Amino acid sequence: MVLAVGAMASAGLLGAGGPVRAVWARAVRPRTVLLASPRSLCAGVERAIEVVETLLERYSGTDRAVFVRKQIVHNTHVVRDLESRGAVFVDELDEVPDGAVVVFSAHGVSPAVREEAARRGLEVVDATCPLVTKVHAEARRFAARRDTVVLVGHAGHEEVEGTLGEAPQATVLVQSPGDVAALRVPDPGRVSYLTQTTLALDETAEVITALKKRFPGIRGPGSDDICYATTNRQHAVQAVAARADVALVVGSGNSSNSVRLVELARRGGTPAYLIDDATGIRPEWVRDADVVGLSAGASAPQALVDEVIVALGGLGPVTVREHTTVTETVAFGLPAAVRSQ
Ligand code: 10D
Ligand code: SF4
Repeated sequence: MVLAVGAMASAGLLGAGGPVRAVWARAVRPRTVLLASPRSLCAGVERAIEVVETLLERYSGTDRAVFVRKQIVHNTHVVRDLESRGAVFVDELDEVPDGAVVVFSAHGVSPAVREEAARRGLEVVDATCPLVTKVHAEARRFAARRDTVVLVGHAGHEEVEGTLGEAPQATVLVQSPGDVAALRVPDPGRVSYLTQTTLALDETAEVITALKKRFPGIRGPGSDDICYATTNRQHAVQAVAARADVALVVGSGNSSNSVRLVELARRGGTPAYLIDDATGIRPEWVRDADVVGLSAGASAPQALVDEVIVALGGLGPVTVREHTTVTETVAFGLPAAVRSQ
């Protein structure tokens, strides 16, 4: 795709006063924006957003609120938009009144959270991505055969908390080859591994290599836990970053997959920055760039990417080229609780 965007007097960017205006003025030049494809929403995020939207519609005009436990996906714009349409985001279930409707976020929950919801009589609609659910099922299966389950992932991340909760006594979390070296397990002949779905492919391969060296009989999942969307966005950002002077990734700071895209571009030698939206662009990042690589994490809507292109158009004529590494066709059906009625 090639699309010419003319220079635009973007009030937000060029209208600032004094020194700021001088910096932006020096940045005016023609540019190519190399758009990574695939980028932006994955099938799991689209499904999770649609779950909340459908429920908001279903209960609009009634006295039933739609509660969502945690951010439905890790994007401030998505959350703010749903909030403005009536969704009530809470951190924990004790903030949800008995019997109310509550959505579990795309990152999944531990069995303990499900049990609490059942005890409280909450009407649960589960927006967990099916590919996260697959990892949970593996955790249960591996623990049931009495293996120590080594989960590769980031401590404190909601997806990791949920997966750890499937078999807390049997599961250990590792984040690096160093953690693997320090592992102590009851029986080195009975070990399995799983991973978070949004990890960097290259870093995870190193951890898995270390695990296989340490536990030669270790068994892993039947198919990769790092999901198709994470994989495809990483390959695409690598391709555009290699051809760009700077790379911008649209996504929020707590979005694991978005942060991984920035790190990956940087590891390839291209300066790269994470921005929540166009207002996050700093002129000095793009001032000397002829080619700006642009991508977005799996939770960042395309509209935010469009706004970045418009903002860059405020700094001189922009030619947009899309660089496609693979075409995605994955789509997930809605949960039964949302499909029916
Ligand atoms: O932080 P993250 O990359 O896991 O989540 P985000 O909401 O940004 O993107 C969607 C990924 C999910 C729900 C994990 F599978
Ligand atoms: Fe599902 Fe992958 Fe999207 Fe996460 S990033 S919601 S696992 S498709």
